[in-house]
Amino acid sequence: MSAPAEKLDAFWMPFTANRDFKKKPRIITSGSGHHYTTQDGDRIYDLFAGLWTTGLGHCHPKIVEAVQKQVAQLDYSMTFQSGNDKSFALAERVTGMAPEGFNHVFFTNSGSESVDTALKIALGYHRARGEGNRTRLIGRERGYHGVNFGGMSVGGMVPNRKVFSPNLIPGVDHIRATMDIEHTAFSRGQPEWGAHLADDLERLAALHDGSNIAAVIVEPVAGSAGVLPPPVGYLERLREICDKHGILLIFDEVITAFGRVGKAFAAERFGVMPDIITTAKGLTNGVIPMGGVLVRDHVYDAFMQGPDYMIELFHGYTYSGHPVAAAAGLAAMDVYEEEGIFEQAHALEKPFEDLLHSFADHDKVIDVRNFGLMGAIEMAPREGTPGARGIETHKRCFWEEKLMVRNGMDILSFSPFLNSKLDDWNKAFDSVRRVIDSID
Ligand code: PXG
Ligand code: PLP
Repeated sequence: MSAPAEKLDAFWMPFTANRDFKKKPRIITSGSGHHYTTQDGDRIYDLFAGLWTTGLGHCHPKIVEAVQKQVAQLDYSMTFQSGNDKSFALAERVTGMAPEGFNHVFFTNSGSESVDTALKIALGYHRARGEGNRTRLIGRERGYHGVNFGGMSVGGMVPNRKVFSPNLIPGVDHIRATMDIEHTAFSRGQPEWGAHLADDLERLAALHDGSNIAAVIVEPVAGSAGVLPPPVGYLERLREICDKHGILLIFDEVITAFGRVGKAFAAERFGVMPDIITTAKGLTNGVIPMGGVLVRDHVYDAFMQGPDYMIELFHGYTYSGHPVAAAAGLAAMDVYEEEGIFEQAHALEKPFEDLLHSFADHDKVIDVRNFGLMGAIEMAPREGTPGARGIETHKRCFWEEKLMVRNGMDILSFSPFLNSKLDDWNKAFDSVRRVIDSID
């Protein structure tokens, strides 16, 4: 049943070992609820909810219906000096769900675009207020902010930066990562150790003078790096230092927004308000590509000056506010609210944490981390072949256990559905255990 290898050659797959994958491809042909079906007819339980995207499950009937209806009603209309009804409606819904003061959203098509948009907004904000000298951008080691030049530059994942090192945008620095296994291993939720790591921002403010720094961008809970929850007090401290120096704080909530941490936004969960929030993924449940950058009033208002007829921000994507994507987003917002999804997700946190931490005493496991419905099991690398154990675990879960698990090197990441069933989890984590037990 598998597709012949030559049929797979044309698609240069993203973040994939293309030659290895195409020898024995893992190809999905349909999805429904909490399962995928493969081209070989296997039913696969999805323990990664798409790619942190699809918290409501696959092909949710309400979203499917909304998209079908919209595509037959208005397929596309530009949002440059013109508008479509659905994009305005979605902006209202999303800002209505956001923490107080976030009353405006700029639509993009992905998390990477949201990040680059947020960085440009931060620079434009300071310039509009007569502080055009504030150009420095600060990211964090091990941060992931997508793959475009801005996001890659503030990002801190070495393999993603290595080849492009000389071409990264200038004027960027990084604060230290929030994790040190020596101090934080096997923490449940937020580690007690590490709030002081936020003081690294104070160090950079001293080096460059805080008045030259435009913004600092962090994931409230780092996702891609393998789930690094913020130490207790860390985000609060970062906010304080930003306030002291007039630096904008950007939370990259591409993963954490829309229920992944038991609230609409991580900002709300942690009670720390950034100035700008980037989103994507859960905005449409992953159904149509879309992202959004939410800004607080002071940020938006700073741009709203000069003659009325003049464009305030020379930035936008052909597909910003695409009507079909917006319709998917509106349906997703309906489902989040009608089905009490964020509350469901919150209630699932404890059993999720317990299941993950049942791996803590495994001899191949060196750390377990979790926050909300984000989890990671870090395995020790096999001598001389870092990452091999991780990808083998992914493949064996898929082929032998009919389970979708994501790995980044030797870290297994888990992004379960926000409306998961405990029975499914028990089976799924038994599968993970069988594979980790028997792997080299
Ligand atoms: N910011 C964050 C915090 C993300 O998690 C992006 C930006 C970029 O979004 P787009 O839509 O451009 O991919 C992301 C995306 C992983 C993994 O293995 C996570 C992402 C992407 C690829 C892999 O955890 N997150
Ligand atoms: N390249 C060319 C030649 C274009 O005309 C455009 C948009 O009109 C773009 C790139 C940018 O595409 P998008 O707006 O989809 O990001």
